Amino acid sequence: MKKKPYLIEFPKIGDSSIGFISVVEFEKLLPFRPERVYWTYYTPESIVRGRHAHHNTEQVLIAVSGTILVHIETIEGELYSYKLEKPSQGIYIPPMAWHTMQYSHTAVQLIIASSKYDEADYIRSYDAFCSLKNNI
Ligand code: T46
Repeated sequence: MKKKPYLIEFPKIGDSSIGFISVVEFEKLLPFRPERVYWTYYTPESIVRGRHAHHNTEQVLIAVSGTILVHIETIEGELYSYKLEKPSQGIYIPPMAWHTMQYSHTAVQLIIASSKYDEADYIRSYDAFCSLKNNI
């Protein structure tokens, strides 16, 4: 059975009078050891980013600010859609999952990844992804 996408609820420490801290620790809520963190911002609302899958990389995607619409198609053909709008939530994106993201103007997206950047880990052609899908 392949790994599936899922929503992660991070602990939210504090209250509205003093503000909040959210935290994620490997092995508690993070299902992999992080090797890389990156973030994206100032993406125009009309732009759809992603449009790829990873052979091996696992990721958790967090909207630390603004709203992010995330669509995921697994290699088994299951479709998932999420609207991330709370900084205390994240989406786990497994390997071999085609994903796209669309951002509100104020969105800042934080990504925790299980591997260092390697272009060879990307499947950027949807046709290539579908052929792999047909072979499972
Ligand atoms: C993903 C989604 C959620 C690097 O040089 N190093 C890096 O660590 C990353 C993440 C990107 N890049 C370069 C590769 C491209 O030349 O930055 C450029 C833009 O990358 P890309 O078109 O893949 O950006 P997104 O926003 O479509 O995808 C990114 C991640 O690349 C991807 O792994 O899952 O965010």
